[in-house]
Amino acid sequence: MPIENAEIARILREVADLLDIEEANPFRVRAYRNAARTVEEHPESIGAIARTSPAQLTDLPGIGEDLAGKIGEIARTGRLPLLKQLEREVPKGILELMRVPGLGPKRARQLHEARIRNLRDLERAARRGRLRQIPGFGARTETRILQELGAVQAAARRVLRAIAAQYAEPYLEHLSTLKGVLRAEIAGSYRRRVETVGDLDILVTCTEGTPVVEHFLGYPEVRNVLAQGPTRASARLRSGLQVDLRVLPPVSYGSGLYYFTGSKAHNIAVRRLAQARGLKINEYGVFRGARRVAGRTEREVLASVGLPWIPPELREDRGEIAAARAKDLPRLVELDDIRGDLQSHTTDSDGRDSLEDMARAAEAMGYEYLAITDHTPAVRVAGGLDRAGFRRQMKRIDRLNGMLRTMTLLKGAEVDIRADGSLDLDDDTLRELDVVVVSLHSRLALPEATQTRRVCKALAHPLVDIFGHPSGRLIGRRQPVALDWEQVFTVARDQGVMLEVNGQPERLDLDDMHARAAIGHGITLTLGTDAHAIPELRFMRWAVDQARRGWAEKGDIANTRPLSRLRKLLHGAR
Ligand code: DGT
Ligand code: CA
Ligand code: CA
Ligand code: ZN
Repeated sequence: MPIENAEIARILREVADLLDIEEANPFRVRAYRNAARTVEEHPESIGAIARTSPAQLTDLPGIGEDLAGKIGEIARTGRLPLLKQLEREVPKGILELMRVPGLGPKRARQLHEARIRNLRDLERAARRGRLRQIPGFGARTETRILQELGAVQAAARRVLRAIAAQYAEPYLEHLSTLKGVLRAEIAGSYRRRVETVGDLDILVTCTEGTPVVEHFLGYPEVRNVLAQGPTRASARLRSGLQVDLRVLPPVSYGSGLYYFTGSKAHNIAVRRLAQARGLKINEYGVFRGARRVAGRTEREVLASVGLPWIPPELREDRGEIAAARAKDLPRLVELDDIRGDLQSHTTDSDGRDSLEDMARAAEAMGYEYLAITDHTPAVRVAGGLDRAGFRRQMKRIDRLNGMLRTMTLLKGAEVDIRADGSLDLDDDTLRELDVVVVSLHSRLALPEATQTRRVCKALAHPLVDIFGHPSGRLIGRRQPVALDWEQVFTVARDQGVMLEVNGQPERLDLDDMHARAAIGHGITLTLGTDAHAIPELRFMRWAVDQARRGWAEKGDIANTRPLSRLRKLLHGAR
């Protein structure tokens, strides 16, 4: 059972953080960070490669002999002595403090020396106005830290969906291979495709006497057993993720799956409907008195209360029950509906694969089009292109389009919105592009009125097509910018600007509620992976998941359209 890529990446990232605190050589720190990213995104199992052909590891971008050796060690033993050693050297409190956005290793160390040793100390000190007495910490920093603390605490222990998937899918595979298992599925927030999960809830049905619990707990990733009974168990994995197991007989599988998929609010609302019909509904079935009237399938359970099957993504008690009763449920967009990707980067700015390689990879995925949207100069860390740079890239795109067989590259840019709402690229260049994405990358903390004015000015520019990662949030790390969304939606609709649902696992931006609100305003959405490397083109599935949670149908998403119809939505045709 090879170790998951996410697990190797987690260990490498911890090493990078600890080296950073120790003020190790910055190149060494960066090497570990980059390696973590490469490993996390690699489409094949790094653990398997490390065991079968370790020499191949050095072919991966940014992995030299030394890192390959470390990765091999993790793959073989599941741990890394270097990490253990660093953990002994660095106080735990510093790492905890660094979970607060804006607290880097230097400041965290400084706080630690001032006897602020954990998040609780930090909160207390900030509330009492003691932080501002530490050199370099002002009253404004104090206020900001308090705000960020709230977000960190709420997000703590929740795992990004894309990371959870790396643990969930192999675990399910492990269970499915046991003889006697009839079905194994993940329920809970994971099945509802929520952007983060608190824990995983696995359901299994099997022939009588199958040792499911033992097999579940025998999984090599299990660190400790939290609970164990004949038909249930809870385990904590080495990554810290908790996994709950329930074993149900086939007659109860549908009702169990339904119950443990939730959400709790949805369950409660449906239970009320059942009560009104004289029925009792729980994880074992639907009952009239002592008689079971449904339970084998979800469809059967929902039919017993007069409802059609409701997609799990909608089960949040946000109007889905009324929509189901009115036979007015949306037909949610699917990954197969997507014909192309509308945001990607190349080595011309901060991407890690060349224009040519990105194009071939997207063509191999069966896409009709891929928009190349490299950064503009203001995003300095990204090495953005200037007008001459874009012109050179456009020529290369023309040449490539002559060579590609089934796919078209769209000429694009992810244009930075400057502080005053003007765009970081001249109109002549914008006019020559097929797709103009605009987005915020700096001055994210502006007050709502100023930020709204800035964004609305940018969206009102006649050459803008898409507003990229509109809220600017990073899940668990950075709060969304303050915006008056009513105004933003109104301007976007009036100007024919589309809003993106960004597929980067940490962004998923717009989020579900805003995506749904945008559709309600008559706005067309775009799904973009914002891929910075070939494997990230696969992030489309996360964008689709988030759009589905936003009740999006195929027609609500621009890139379900064939190229000729997509072009009608872009500034060239407007
Ligand atoms: P999470 O794990 O925080 O991401 O969210 P969930 O939705 O996976 O929640 P979890 O793992 O606590 O429970 C899984 C499902 O089990 C939940 O979505 C609905 C169901 N459930 C749990 N507790 C209750 C309850 O007290 N009442 C009802 N009706 N359902 C419950
Ligand atoms: Ca759960
Ligand atoms: Ca649970
Ligand atoms: Zn961006």
